[in-house]
Amino acid sequence: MDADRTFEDFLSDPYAAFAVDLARRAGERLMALFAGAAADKEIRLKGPANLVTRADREVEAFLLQAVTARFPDHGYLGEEGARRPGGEFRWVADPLDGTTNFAHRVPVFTVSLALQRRDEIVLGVVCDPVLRELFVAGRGRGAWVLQDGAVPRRLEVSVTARLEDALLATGFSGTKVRPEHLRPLGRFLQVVHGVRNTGSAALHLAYVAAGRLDAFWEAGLNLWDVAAGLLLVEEAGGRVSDIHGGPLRSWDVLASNGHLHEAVVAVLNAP
Ligand code: 2AM
Ligand code: CA
Repeated sequence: MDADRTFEDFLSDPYAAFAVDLARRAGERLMALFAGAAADKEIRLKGPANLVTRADREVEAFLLQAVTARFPDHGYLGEEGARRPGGEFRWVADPLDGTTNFAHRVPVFTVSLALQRRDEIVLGVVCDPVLRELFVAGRGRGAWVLQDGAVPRRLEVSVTARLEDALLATGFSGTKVRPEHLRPLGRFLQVVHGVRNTGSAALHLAYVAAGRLDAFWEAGLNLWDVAAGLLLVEEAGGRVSDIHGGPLRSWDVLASNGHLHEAVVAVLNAP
């Protein structure tokens, strides 16, 4: 299939075109705020080990305003508390995934933007404004990565089939971390090439979709962290479940290339 042509078809959907443009503009705003001296002086604690910066709030306000202006009858749910009831459609956004990095001036963070139709995620965009990469998926349409000046490329999960050949990622959601979340880490580290934690769950999911990581798991996430990324992984041919291998009824998430799924579930749940 001609991936370039297919992407153009995908972008002819007004929701898709809007989401791609909005995530990119939100990413530009994050970069402008990151470059400003104020960024690290505006930290607040939402709770223990749970930060919020001026950037989280400003970019959330920007997203809500843009969605409301363009689609007045759509709902909105954002991490920083902005919400609008809607009918059939709802946008789910994390304006800054990787707040802790941002606050400490580590340049690794993303914007995550998804569109739900009733309860199904139909569109997902993860923008990495630092490396200027945009990961995009539409349900049943496929997934792509857009890089500056390059032709859009189809996302495909990796073919890695053995833990011995795998690069994994995980994350720790503040005070929600329990000993059973830490135990598997030690076991994986004996076997795999490495276990990364970039600080952005959305970025990890995008990287599983892109075949850069072979699997990612994290307990205690929220819908806005994973809505876009889970669709990316599914549309790139990967598999998603909860960390026990069952249907996703919580946001204790495991996403993999599919080939490694059972092996990862076994380690995560070993007594
Ligand atoms: P955030 O940067 O938007 O807060 C890191 O492991 C992942 O967990 C990130 O996606 C991060 O999202 C989220 N996270 C960080 N601290 C958290 C907390 N205290 N509760 C829930 N999620 C958290
Ligand atoms: Ca956030």
